[in-house]
Amino acid sequence: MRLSRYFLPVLRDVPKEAEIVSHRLMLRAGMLKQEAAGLYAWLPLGYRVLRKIQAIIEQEQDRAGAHEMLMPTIQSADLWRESGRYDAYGKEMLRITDRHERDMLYGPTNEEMITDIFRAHVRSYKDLPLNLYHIQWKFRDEIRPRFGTMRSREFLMKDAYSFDLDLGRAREAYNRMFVSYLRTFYRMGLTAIPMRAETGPIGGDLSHEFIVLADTGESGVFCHADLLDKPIPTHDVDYLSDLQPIVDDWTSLYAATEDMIDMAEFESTVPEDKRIAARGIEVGQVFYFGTKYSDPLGATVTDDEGKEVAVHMGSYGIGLTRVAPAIIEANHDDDGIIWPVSVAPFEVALINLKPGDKDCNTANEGLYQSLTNAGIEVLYDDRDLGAGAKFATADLIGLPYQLIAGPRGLKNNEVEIKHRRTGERETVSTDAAVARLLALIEPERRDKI
Ligand code: 5CA
Repeated sequence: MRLSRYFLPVLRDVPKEAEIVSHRLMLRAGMLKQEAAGLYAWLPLGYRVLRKIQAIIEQEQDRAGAHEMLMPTIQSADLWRESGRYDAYGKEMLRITDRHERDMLYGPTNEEMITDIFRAHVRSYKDLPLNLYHIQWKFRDEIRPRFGTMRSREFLMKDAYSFDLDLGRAREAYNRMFVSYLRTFYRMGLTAIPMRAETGPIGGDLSHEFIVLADTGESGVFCHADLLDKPIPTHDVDYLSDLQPIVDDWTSLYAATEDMIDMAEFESTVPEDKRIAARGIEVGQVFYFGTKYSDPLGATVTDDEGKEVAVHMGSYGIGLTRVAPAIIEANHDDDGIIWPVSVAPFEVALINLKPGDKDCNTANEGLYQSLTNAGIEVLYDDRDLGAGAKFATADLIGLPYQLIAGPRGLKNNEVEIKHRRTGERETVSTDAAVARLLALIEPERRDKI
């Protein structure tokens, strides 16, 4: 992509309304624009990040055996009356009346609708297990939308729903999602720790929130320090085998949110020098709630004895539009964002130091072509601007590597690579630059872990 033709409205000034660093940086880097309280437009640079987050989630959900589909944003109130949640959900639900005076709502979550789809089509235990998911906009009329897309009113969520014959098998489905979440967040460059959590309006008695530690997080959390660098299950994890040992291994180290904390247990099971009491951002949550929806909605199957039984369900959410700022909270410095390669809007910023110079232009055009041919995503700063402004933009938008090419170096057939995270600089020959960048980038894509 040529920056001269791109839409990247960076802001020079720090927006006053933004209280936390991720919100400030998303506005300054031209990723977002607020349209109303808790409603945001994702501009091209931001949308590229969102799409990368989405692709990782889809790959890992599919690997774990979930099937992607798409349900509408608007739902019928009658379905929610059947489960009893229409009144219970309260003011967070955006209620809408259509031209025929029918009560509708903008979905805050989809347990009812997916249960309705299940009951229309599934009859037998032989069709189980089943896990269906979609990535769709949700609306919750939060009292206090804040921190940009961290807590917004309209937000993009991946929500998966599992259906099983009994509690034991439903636990297996829960474990599959639990393990796939560890891999999903790791691939995004996040350390997200599963913590015992309350179930709130979704219901049930088993739940974990996946939490990224950050001072600006809205949840108070307590956990064992060893969870922070625990190795993640790798690609050879077989989702059809028994995953209970992996889940037990993770949950044997204490971790709970402030709503669930048992101080006596925390202090007796975690040595003093390993106790973390901190704040965190909830990027995902998994629930097992048994027959809470299948009972009232009549979602049953016949078991192997011909008996009609209500299916056991769980649901599994990730807030995509919250993940993006969570990654920034964990990856930035005074100059701007520092994207992990796997979610970076582009992998390399190619900085042409003198677009007026013919030889410099030719060399930069050549590098742009070679990088693109090597499968590297490049944002080529070909604008007619001073070097200082270009460096500032590149640092602000946080692409992991900068390839800097100017007349002085090119005279000796040399260019410079700057590592955005460490500030390290290396001089390489023009011919070796692409291979060097590829060697740096490929392992950081984390697509083969
Ligand atoms: N149906 C279940 C799981 S699919 C559910 O709705 N779970 S949830 O309420 O925990 O939401 C799932 C995820 O959506 C949260 O972990 C969080 O990452 C994200 N989320 C929830 N509310 C907001 C919000 N107001 N703004 C941004 N993200 C949100």
